[in-house]
Amino acid sequence: ALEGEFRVNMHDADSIQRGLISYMVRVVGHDPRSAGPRQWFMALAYMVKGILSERGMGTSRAQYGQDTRRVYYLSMEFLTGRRLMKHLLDFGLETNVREALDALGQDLDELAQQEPDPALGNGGLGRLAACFLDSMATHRYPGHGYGIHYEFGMFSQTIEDGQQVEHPDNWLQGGNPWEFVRYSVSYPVRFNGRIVCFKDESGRERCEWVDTNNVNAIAYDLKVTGYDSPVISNLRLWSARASTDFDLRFFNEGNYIEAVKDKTTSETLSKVLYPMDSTVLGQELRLKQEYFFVSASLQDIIARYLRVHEDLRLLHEKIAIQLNDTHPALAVPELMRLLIDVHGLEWDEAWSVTRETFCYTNHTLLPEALETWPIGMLEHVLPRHLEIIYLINHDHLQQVRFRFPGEMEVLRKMSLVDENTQRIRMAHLAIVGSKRVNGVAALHTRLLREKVFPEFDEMYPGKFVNVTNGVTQRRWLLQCNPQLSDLITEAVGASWKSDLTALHALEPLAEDAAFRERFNAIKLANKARLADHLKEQTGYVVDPASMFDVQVKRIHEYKRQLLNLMHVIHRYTLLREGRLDDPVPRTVVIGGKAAPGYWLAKQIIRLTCDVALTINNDRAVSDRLKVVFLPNYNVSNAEITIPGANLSEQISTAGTEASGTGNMKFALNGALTIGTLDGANIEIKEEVGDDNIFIFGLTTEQVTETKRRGYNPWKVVEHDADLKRVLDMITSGFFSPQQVNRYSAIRDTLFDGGDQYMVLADFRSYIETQAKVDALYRDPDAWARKAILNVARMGLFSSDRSIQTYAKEIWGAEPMDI
Ligand code: DL6
Repeated sequence: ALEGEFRVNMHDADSIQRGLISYMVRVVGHDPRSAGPRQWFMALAYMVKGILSERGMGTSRAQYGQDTRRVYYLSMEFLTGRRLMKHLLDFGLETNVREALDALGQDLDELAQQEPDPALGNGGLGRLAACFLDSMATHRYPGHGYGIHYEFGMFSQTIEDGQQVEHPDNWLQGGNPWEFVRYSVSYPVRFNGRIVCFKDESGRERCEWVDTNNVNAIAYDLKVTGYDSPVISNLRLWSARASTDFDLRFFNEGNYIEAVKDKTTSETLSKVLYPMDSTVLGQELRLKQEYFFVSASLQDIIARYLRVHEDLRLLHEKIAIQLNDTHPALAVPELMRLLIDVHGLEWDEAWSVTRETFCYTNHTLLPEALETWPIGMLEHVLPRHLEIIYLINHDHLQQVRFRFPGEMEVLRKMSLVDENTQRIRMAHLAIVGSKRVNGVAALHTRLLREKVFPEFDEMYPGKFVNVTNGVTQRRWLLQCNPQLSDLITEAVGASWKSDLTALHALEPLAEDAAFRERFNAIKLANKARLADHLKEQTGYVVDPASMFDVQVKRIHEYKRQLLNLMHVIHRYTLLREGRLDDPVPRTVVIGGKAAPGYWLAKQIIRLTCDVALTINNDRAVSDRLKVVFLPNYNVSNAEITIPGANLSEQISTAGTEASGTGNMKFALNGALTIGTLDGANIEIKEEVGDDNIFIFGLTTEQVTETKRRGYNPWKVVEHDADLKRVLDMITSGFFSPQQVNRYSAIRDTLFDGGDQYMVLADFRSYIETQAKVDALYRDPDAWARKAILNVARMGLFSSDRSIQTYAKEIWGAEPMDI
């Protein structure tokens, strides 16, 4: 309950209405008579923030009071999505708030649209972090996220003249009502400088990092609610502030630009998110961002610990820190530095605490995405950390020599230093400095153990474990698909909202004609909503009765949007020539962002737009095939797109997609998957059954074997006239008559580049499987049965299950009693 005029009974719509007026007048400072949706959104957000604050304090008091073991999740990215509807659903307040707003002449859905979608992540990795905080709060684990308060998140994408154009994502422009700025929670983060070593009074060797350039990290807290739970997860994001505002020497001379130059440079640290997820960047700014948030977070974690404990040698007994990929791997030498240089522990003591504290999740198998940093850059930016890394490596290599005597090649492979490139291998550092290392799907973990880090797996038996990813059903069903949620709740009760395995009870309903009819009607309504969205975003009009075939995710060669397009082009030629018997009308939707520097990915977007333009304007096929590129794919767009899909495209080259989480969201919303045996697709297949998923293409082993035997893309094309024609159309300017060579780079990557992602090799199998998809879709009842079974069998893919596995097998954390 809130005090005074702000006391609102959230279970009473009249009280909420009066409360909203109070918040409007006293907090937003706007006259309720002239307030629009934006101001009402702010008033409502501040009102809900009151509840967040109360529950946050309750959680914090309980954590200190019970001295619970805490989990800290360090991630460069958190893709939380909009907050308002999530909080209302979690608190069970949607109906009352809607009623109160109605009485004020406002529409809750319109208000919710006023909130910017905080795009503080690239894709799967950042969205997973957000799902995990939700699941930790829902299941009452003491979870804390740490990240960066980017002033500009992931760029927003428009399509101009068929090409991606990037715009800054100024998400804070209108203010962020959800955040609590903690000016008093501030830590200095140091860079550059030099190391001075000396013997202290007790004769012990000590090192000091001096003459550094300092930046302050200021905490911004966001509260993450769980479903029907008193526990709140705190997400603390760090913002960079210069340690001095002016250089007075310049200021006094009237040289204002020079006087604030340092300030401006320091504050760029939290200015912008790097829009890359599958390649490594060598920029110093990125390295500094990584260290900035890691150092501030560790200082904060230690400060919290020291509030109630004294002995840092026991730190690991009270906390676990999860490293979300290698981006926070500098936490390993930073914790060592803090424990040794600042808090006076001995090396061995500090090392044993460090190794018992950290756990590391690997999210990629792509070699180009495994982070390394040039030694020279580390020496300049973080000289003390480089020394510590060398010392860690020295001890590590001793053990390697002991374990693999005389094996120089193994020593070279396992070293934290890549001697050829003179770079530090961050994944190796994270593995050596962690208690557990996990992959994110069964296949991914197996490949990590067998192919990427086999010697580490051998040296540390039991260190590598699998935790298959999951998604929160609260956002990816309850919130984004309210009609299907209601139908499910009516059929099997509400327990699925916090225990997704309860969906199993839906299985018999696949055989119930009346249920299927309702299920289909909901899908159709969701498709109509998506069709409206596509029209609004692109101008293209699509028919909700057609099959909605959807691929939305980052644009990358390994995800093979190109293969999807090749099927579209093939289908188009068959339709034009009347060679497709009883064609199933399809709307193919492709959406996603390409990293700004990834030219080929941008070409794939351009090709999609060119193909769409040609096909959508060809009257000969117009009622049977449409192609739409959905611009600016983000969490909010996903919430509309995923419930409207019939077919989910999960078609990466086997052995390249670590897990995927879009695959889980689509199936949970009643789409059937066409996919390869890659990432979590394999486990989805095991759960839903072979008859309820469309699998095609080479397996991981077959990909390796085909390459080993000398894969020749030319040969594949030579034997496949359809494929040859598709390629000719792309590369001869059929879709780009004004520039016939526009797609020569695509031809080059497939032929001269050796078709690294086996697009050509999998073409025939993909086409044949797409024909099976058509055949099934012609029988709506059979399709609906399988779609319902997919929903019913998705229980395993909740992030609740992932979190419970982490808690039990990795963190040793228990739910709080509150
Ligand atoms: O684990 C979350 C997500 C997986 O589902 C995707 O398969 C994987 O590509 C993604 N990885 C990254 C990291 N890329 N890098 N570096 O985003 O993680």
